[in-house]
Order: sequence, then structure tokens, then C-alpha cells
Amino acid sequence: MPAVTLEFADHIAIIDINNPPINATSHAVRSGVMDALARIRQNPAVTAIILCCTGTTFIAGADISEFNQPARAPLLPDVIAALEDMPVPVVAALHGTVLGGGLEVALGCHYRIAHPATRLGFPEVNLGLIPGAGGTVRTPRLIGVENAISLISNGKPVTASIALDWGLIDQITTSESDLRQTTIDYARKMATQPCPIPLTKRTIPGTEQPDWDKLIAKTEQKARGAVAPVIAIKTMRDNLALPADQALANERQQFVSLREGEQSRALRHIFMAEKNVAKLPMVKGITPTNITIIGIVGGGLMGAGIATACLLAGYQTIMIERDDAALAKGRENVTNHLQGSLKRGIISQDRCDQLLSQLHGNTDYAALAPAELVIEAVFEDFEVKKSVFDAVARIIDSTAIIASNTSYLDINALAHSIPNPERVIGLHFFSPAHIMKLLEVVCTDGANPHTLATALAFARKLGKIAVPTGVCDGFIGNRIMSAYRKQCEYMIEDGAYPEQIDTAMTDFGFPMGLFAMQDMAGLEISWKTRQRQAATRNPNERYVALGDYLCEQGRLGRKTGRGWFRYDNAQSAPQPDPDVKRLIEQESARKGIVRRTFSQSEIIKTIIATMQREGDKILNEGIAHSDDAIDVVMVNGYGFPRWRGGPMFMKTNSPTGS
Ligand code: 3H9
Repeated sequence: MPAVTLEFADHIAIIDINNPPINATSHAVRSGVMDALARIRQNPAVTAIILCCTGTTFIAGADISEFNQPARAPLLPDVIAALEDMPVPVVAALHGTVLGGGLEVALGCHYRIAHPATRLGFPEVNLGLIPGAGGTVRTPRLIGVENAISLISNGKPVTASIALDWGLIDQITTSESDLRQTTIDYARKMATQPCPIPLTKRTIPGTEQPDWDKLIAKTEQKARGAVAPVIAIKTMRDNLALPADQALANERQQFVSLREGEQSRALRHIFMAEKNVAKLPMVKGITPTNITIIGIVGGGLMGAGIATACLLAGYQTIMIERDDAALAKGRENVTNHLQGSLKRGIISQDRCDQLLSQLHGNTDYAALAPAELVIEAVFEDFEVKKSVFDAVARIIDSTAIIASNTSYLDINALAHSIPNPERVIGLHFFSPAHIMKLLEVVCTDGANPHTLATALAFARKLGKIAVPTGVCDGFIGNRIMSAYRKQCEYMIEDGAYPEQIDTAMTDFGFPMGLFAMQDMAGLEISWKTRQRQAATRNPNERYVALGDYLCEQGRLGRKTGRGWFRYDNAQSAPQPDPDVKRLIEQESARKGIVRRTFSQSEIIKTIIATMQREGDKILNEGIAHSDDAIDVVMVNGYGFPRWRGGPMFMKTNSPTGS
């Protein structure tokens, strides 16, 4: 099947793109459209053209897989210029996701008709790019500078109705109508009128200019080191002073230089890694169970977050708690989460009420009988979880899946504590579970591929990025975090201070430093874990007791106003505390350590090297299936700057971390 077909129907030329899965502007599409336009030019009977796509979407962007190869003519800007220059009206029929190069193609057409569910946007900045085929030049000429900036610099798509309000599209069809036919009818009507002036020949509406310096400063702060959003704004600012042809050339130059740069390569890597990380040979070809009813044991912070995620994905959800009061609290937690989604405009009040009606609470495990998947999210204690597994296994069908949300405990041992261990899996959600995208899917030794395939399909339906991992203490993410936390504590004893380490990390691009993050979570959690592990700790391994001392002094973190840092009020930024400095220096002296200075670059290199070393071990032990899995976990669960691609990507692509 060719990627582009051309058909003539009663004086209308119909160009149809069919390049699954997303109708990307691959070489075959670009050359196919060029050929079609050449043939149309030779047919004087044509009075209008429609450009449409087969499949689930209009063009959703350039083909990322071509970005690492030499560019092949015709280039997208030339195809769009050819569309714009056609002597008869060209009307685009939009549906699905009209993104990046897809929106640029639509802007090269003279009119745009969209299905009501269409979303339109420029996600290029998420890939470390700016639009490279006229987006920064044509968009402000159509919808004004302010709306164009918002569309291009934040990377988020807008709905068809916002696009219509802005003038980005000309008409929305009714949901029942046939988009193609409506577009043909529209094109027929427009054929009787003069062809509109192409966008590149128009002036920009409005004279008001934004406060560019303020906008750039705000964007820089939000981008935390990512360059593309800032370059997008600077390019738009510079282009306003240029005629369209020079503005197009300027945009192209910026696009090409970003495409060749380290940040875009890193962002493209992580984008593709997220798409591919769960594609394991062992689940290929397996049809997962179609789950409709989920059971969740525990309505605390984690359980309620998981329940909310399940409700939002459309599952009937049964929540089990130990008594009525705990159940009421669990329901209240879910209600609060859904109210949050309502406030953020993700769901309507009606939908919120409807979702709450799909939450069925009970204090009797017998209510779990119809569940096809039960997730335990109770207190992190092996015996407690084992008793929950035992109770669940007695009730549900022997083929239904039982999952644990443990972060550290041995899921293999849990699995073997019940009959049919092959249906046990770990689902390690990150808090808040209804918001965080990452989900570690922990494959127990005995789990069968069907259990894994079903868990992965469930994760996808929740909208999560599922990363399969093996069983070990901390799986992928917490294990790496634990290794670099230790290394940071060693640096503290050897001469660094918490504020230095945190500044090195935030300057590198982490949203927060390790010590501020511990203060925020509360230091007593890891203190209790260390106390539990004291008996089994390797006596020959270096142990840093500073965190214990802080807890013994009641410095439990932000909530007590003191931890690794000092907090003058609930909102205040972490302040270095002379008492902590003294405590650290006394401890170094007690251990006979001669403190030395650490540069910011040494700190960050040590942290990244530790992540990479632990990552290598995890790979060698078969806990992670690929480098990609480690990068996806660190970027999506632990604040590793996305534009750096992840620690394993940096090994080969940015070994200096600069
Ligand atoms: C651009 O356009 C630059 C221009 O300004 C200038 C050019 C000169 N290329 O996400 P899914 C694959 S930059 C190649 O699971 P969904 C993906 O790997 C681009 N392949 O589906 C997967 O493959 P497989 C601007 C791509 O329904 C399959 O498509 N555009 C690309 O959940 C399905 O993907 C973007 O940044 C691509 N660009 O979501 C759009 N995109 O089937 C990026 C996807 O083998 N894409 N694939 O697993 C998306 O946001 C989502 O994929 C989309 C569909 C919303 C389109």
C-alpha cells in the first residue's frame, strides 16, 4: 500500500496519507505528497484539493527515526511551501493528534476542518526541538503572537474548540458527520472563492509585544536547564523583526542545530525508550486477560492513590479496609484525589460522581471474589503482607492475579506463601499513584508470561509507563537511589555539606537535592528501616550514622522545622543549619576523617558514576532488561533531568556530565 494516494472526484483532488502508526512525515510521505501536487497541477479540471489521513490520526509529526540519518529531499518545508503555493484552495481534514510537522502541514493548507476530538499542538520542545517547517512563522500570523507562544513554548496540545476560538482551524464537524465528506463539501464551497493569501504573505495580527525578557527569564526557570523552550521563544522574538522568508531560514537553522545537539538526542532517546521498554520477547504474542474489576487492599496514601488511578482508567474498584473507620478514611482519600482531578480540569463533576459510584468499599475479603486483579497496598511489613496474600488467595479465583505494591520486600517469598504463585506480580507504584507515570512491574521468579503480559496491559490502560524489573532489594529505582544516597553520605563525612550536594544536583537539573528531598519525605522512615536492618547489616561496610543522630534529636525533616536543613516556616526554602554543620564536622573528627573540599563537578560526577555502577550491576543480575529501563525509571521516578537522557545514556553520550 503506497504511503500517499491521489484520487480525483468530480473536480476535487483527494490526497490521502496512509503511513501507520502515526502518519509521520517520513520520506515516502513527503515525496508522495510532492508527486501528488505535481500531478494535480497538470490537471486543469481540479478546483480544490483536500488533504486527509487514513487511520487513527492526521499526521502526528515528523518521523523521529529519520532524525539520526542524513536528511533526504524533499524536505518538509519544501512540501509545505508547495502546498501553500497551489493555485486552488487546499483544505486539511484533521482528526486524532495533529502535532509538530503535522500541524505545520495543516498550516500550509488554506483551510482546516477538524473532528471535535482532535488535539493540535507543537510538542517539539519535549524532544529538545523547535518547529522546523514554518511553525514559528505561520502560527503567529494566523493566531497572534501570544497564543502562538503558548502553543509552541510549552509543548502541550489544545482541543479543537480552543483551536477554533484562536482561529487555528476554520470549522469543527459534528461528531457523527463524516469528516472527509464534510471537508470535500467545504472545499467545493471554497473553490468558488479566490484562494486566500498564504500565511507567509500575511502580517502578524495585533501590535502588542510581550515582555520578552520577563518571558524568557520565566521560561528559563521552568525549563531547569532544557534549552529548547527558551530557544523557541527567542526564535519567535527574533522572527517578528524579519520578513517571512528570512524568518523561515532562521527557524530552520535553529531547528537543525537543536536536532544535532546533545539535549535533543537525549530527549529522543528517552521518548523511544519509554515506548519500547515494556516490549519483552517473553510477552510477545500473548493475549492478556481483559480485566474489568480490581480489588485493592488498603485505603491509605498508596491504596487510595492506586484506587483513584484505577477509577480514572474506568475500572470497577473494590477497596478492602480493616474496619469501618479506616474504610471511611480510604473513601475520603479517594474523594480528595478525584476532587483534585476535578480542580485541574481533568474530569467534570458528573464524571467525578460517576467514578465514586464505581468504588465499592468493604471490610470483608469475601467482597473481592469477582476481582480479576487484587493489589495489596498495606503496611510495608512482610508478615502483614503475607497474611493479606493468604486471605486474598482464599477468596479469589485461582487464575486471578495477586499483586503487591511493596517497595523493598521479597515478592518471591510472598508468592511462594500462597497456592498458584505463577499469578503473583509486583506493581510498585510511585506516590501519588494517580499522578506519577512510572510503574515498576516486578516479575517474580515463578510468574508466568501471561501474568506479566496482563500486568503490562493493565499498566498501559492506567496510562503508566511500565518498566519490567526482576526481584531484588529496591528493584531498579530504589536500589540505585539507595546506592547514591550512601555515596552522598560518604561525601558529607569526607568534607562536603548537604547544601553543596543539593546545589550540585539542582544545578545539574534535578528538581530537588537529595537532602531536601529526605527532609520533605520525613527522616524517620529511613531511620526505622535502618533500625530494622541493624541486625543483618554487614559490619565491614561503612555506616554513616548522621541521619540517626538527626532523628534522635527530633530533627525529622520539614514537618518538625529541622532536618538536614532548617525551615523557618512551612513554605520556606531549606536553609543550611550551623548545628548540622557542627554535627557533621564532629562526626568526621570522631571517625578520624580529615575533611577535604569537594567541587560541584566532583560531586555530580560521583553521583552519576554511582548510578551507572549500580545500573551495570542491576543489568548483569538480570534485574533490568536494558539500559533503557534504568534511564526510564530514573527520569520518571527520581527527577533525573529528562533532557540528559538518564544515567546510562550519559555513559556513552555525555561521559563528562557537563
Ligand atoms: C516534528 O514534527 C518536527 C517538525 O516541526 C519539523 C520537521 C522538519 N516518529 O505513543 P504511541 C511511534 S518532531 C516515529 O504508543 P499513542 C511509537 O514509537 C515530532 N515514530 O501511541 C509507537 O511505535 P510502535 C513531533 C513515532 O496512540 C507508535 O508510533 N511529534 C513517532 O499512545 C505509537 O505510539 C511528536 O513529538 C514519531 N514522531 O500516542 C509526537 N511518534 O507501534 C510524538 C510515535 O512500534 N508522538 N511513534 O510501538 C506522540 O506524542 C504519540 O506517539 C501520539 C500517539 C500522541 C502521536
